[in-house]
Amino acid sequence: MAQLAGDTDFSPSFATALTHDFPLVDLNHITHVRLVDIIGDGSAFDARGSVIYDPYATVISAGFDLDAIGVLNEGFISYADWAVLHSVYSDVLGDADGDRVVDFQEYMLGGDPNLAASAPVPVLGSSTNGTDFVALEYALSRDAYGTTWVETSANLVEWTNAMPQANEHWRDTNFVHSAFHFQSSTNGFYRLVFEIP
Ligand SMILES: [Ca+2]
Ligand SMILES: [Ca+2]
Repeated sequence: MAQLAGDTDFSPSFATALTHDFPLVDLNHITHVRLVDIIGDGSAFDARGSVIYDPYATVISAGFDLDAIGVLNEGFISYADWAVLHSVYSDVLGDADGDRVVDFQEYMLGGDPNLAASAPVPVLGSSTNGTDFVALEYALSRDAYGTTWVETSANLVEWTNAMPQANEHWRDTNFVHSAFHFQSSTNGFYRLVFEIP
């Protein structure tokens, strides 16, 4: 990914297209890269469902062809290190400042775990995107290392993944912002789930 930093072969237009097609990809916060050695006869597909061709057939062994891989930025701080830094519980469900935002949520949403006035929560409201739309917005700290998703329930007992009608994502210096719009003709509940990978 170092090339995406403008170092060499990948043009700025390629990097722009990549972030346009995959708006959740933060080129400064990539932690894992999965390598897949494919057969080049047209039976393998890329993330968009397009066929990938590579020299084929081969004799004996085609081997494994990898040109380069690199790490651009290791900007994350783990929850454990963050907890030490802020002198809070290593238990993610602690609430050091008593603001009812647990420490792991403070970590994920960029809050101050020792300041009750800093109590970041998702914002739930009605959407201006249409009728019968529910809007859920939140901002994740770019330093945090975890995953999130939205679940919905009609009874606070059974929860399923919420499927948005539309979503937007944008970044600034410290946060990745997300806004989801859900179509909802009945009363219901939504929750943001946090998980350490
Ligand atoms: Ca708290
Ligand atoms: Ca707080």
